[in-house]
Amino acid sequence: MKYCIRSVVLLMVAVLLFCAPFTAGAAPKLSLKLGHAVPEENAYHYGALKFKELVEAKTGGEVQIDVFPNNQLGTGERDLLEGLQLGTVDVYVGSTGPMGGFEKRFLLFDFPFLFKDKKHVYSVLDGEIGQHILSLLGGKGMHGLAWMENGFRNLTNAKRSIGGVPDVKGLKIRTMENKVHMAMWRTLGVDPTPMAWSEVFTALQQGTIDGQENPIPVIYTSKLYEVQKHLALTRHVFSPAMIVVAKTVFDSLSQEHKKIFEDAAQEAALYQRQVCDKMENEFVDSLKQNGMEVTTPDLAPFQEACKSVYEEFRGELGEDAGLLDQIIAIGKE
Ligand code: EAX
Repeated sequence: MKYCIRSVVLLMVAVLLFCAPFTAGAAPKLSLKLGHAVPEENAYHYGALKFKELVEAKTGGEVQIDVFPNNQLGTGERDLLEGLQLGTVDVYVGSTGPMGGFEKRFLLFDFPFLFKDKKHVYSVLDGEIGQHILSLLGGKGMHGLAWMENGFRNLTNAKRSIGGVPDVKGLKIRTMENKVHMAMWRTLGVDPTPMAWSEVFTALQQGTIDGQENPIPVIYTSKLYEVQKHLALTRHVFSPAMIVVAKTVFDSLSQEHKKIFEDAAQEAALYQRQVCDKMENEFVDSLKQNGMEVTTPDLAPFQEACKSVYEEFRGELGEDAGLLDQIIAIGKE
C-alpha cells in the first residue's frame, strides 16, 4: 500500500513537471489595448500602469493589458473615445473634455468655477452624482469604471502676463473640443480654438494660437514651458479624468473578471489621484525653474464674468440640470 501511494505521488509530480513549461508562460486568454493622450511622465500613465498591474495579477495572467501613451492609438482624446466604440481601443484613460460630444450630461462638470476644491470634487464624483454620470456611458458603447484626475485647469500664453480679466481679452486660446469651455472663454473676450491635444504643442510653437489651458501636471509633462512664457493660476474648471472600458469588452468578461476590473480601477484611481495631486504641488516650482512667469490673479472677476455660461448651458443637461444646483449646494456644506 505504502509503495502504491508513493508511486501515485511520484506520477503526479512527473505530470506536473511535464506540464509546467506549457502553463508557466501560458498565452493570456484576453489581450487589451489601453490608450491615453499624454506623455509617460503624466499621472495618467501611472494610473494606467497600476490598473494593468492589478488586473494582470488578479486574473493570474488570463487578461493582459498593453498600455499605449502619447496618442499612439488615436489623434487625441475624442479619437480615443471613438476608438472604444469602433473596437480599436479597449480601455481609455483620459479627461472627460470631449465627452459632452458623446453624452451631453457630461457637460455637468465643465461649468466654470463649479468646484471649490478637491474635497468638493470627490464628494461629488465618489457619490451618487458621479456614479450616475459614469453610468450614462452604457448607452454610448462604453463602461465607466472609475474617476481619475486631470485637475484644475490653468491658463498659459506666450503674449502677456495675466493679472485680471482685461489681460485675457483678444488672446487666441486653444480649448478642448467642448462647447461649455469655448463659451466660457468667449465671455472673457477670448477667441477659443478647439483642437485635439496632439496638435497643440506645434500650434503653440508656430504661433497659430497664443495659449492653452490645462492642469499643472499636463503643462509640465508636455513641456509647454518650452513654448509658453506666462502661467496664470486661474483654476477655472476642474477637469475629471476617467478609466473607461469598451462595453463589448466589459460585457464579454466573466462575473469574476468584471469584479476584478471594477476593483482594480477603483484602486488605480485612488493611486492616480495621489500621484496627480503630488505633481500639481511640485510642478509649479518646476515650471518657474524652466522660465515661466506665474501669476495668481484674483478669481472673483473671472467668476463674475463667467456666470452667464450657467444660464446659457444648463438646458443642455436636460433632466439632470438639477444636479448643477446639487453640486453647488454640496460645495457650501
Ligand atoms: O487629458 O486635451 C486636453 O487639454 C486634456 O486636458 C489633456 O489631453 C489631458
